[in-house]
Amino acid sequence: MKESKCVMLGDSSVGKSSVMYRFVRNIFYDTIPCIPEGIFYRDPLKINNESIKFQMWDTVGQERFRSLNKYYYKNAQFVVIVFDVNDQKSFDNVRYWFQQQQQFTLNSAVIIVGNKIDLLTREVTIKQGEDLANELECQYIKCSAKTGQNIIEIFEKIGRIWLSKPQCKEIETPILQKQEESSQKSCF
Ligand SMILES: Nc1nc2c(ncn2[C@@H]2O[C@H](COP(=O)(O)OP(=O)(O)OP(=O)(O)O)[C@@H](O)[C@H]2O)c(=O)[nH]1
Ligand SMILES: [Mg+2]
Repeated sequence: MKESKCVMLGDSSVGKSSVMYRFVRNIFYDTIPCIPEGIFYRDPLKINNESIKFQMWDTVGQERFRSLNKYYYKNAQFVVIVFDVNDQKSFDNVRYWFQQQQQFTLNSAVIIVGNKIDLLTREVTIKQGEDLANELECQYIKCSAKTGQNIIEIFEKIGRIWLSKPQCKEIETPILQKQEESSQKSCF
């Protein structure tokens, strides 16, 4: 089994924590109960006959926390860059987050995620999302943490990207030595 570090990046309030909670616990909060920063685990996903255990690292989008982010990026195999499809500015800032991960990770699998598609106030089209992903040579997927639409698909997709990379054969992660559930920090 491959245990792999997955970092959630993106502007504040785009739904990073919500996507993560939906993926890890299949739960959604209208109001996130506390500042959720830490490491979470989910039961492994089976992708292309490989079992991948996602070690989820949430980050906080606010600018005053950004100097901490280098620590989060370190050794990440997966980078999920989230924006809100109803917020043009969060989409414009995807480039910033992409550059950050390029600076601090090596050959990570990257996916761009347009969240909150359940809302009817769309500012960013699917084509704009796909065009940007093509330009940055990564993949795009839209989702809703609220309804759960496409949440598992994000991680299946990024898992397949990672497995297609030659370097994935070389790293059998234990980035954090098996602290497993005992090290989970959570709001629950
Ligand atoms: N309608 C809708 N609301 C969402 C969705 N995802 C998140 N939200 C809401 O958006 C708000 C912000 O979500 P968070 O998950 O806290 O956003 P974040 O990116 O973690 O924000 P920071 O931790 O501040 O960087 C919350 O009120 C969520 O309930 C979604 O898919 N649809
Ligand atoms: Mg958050």
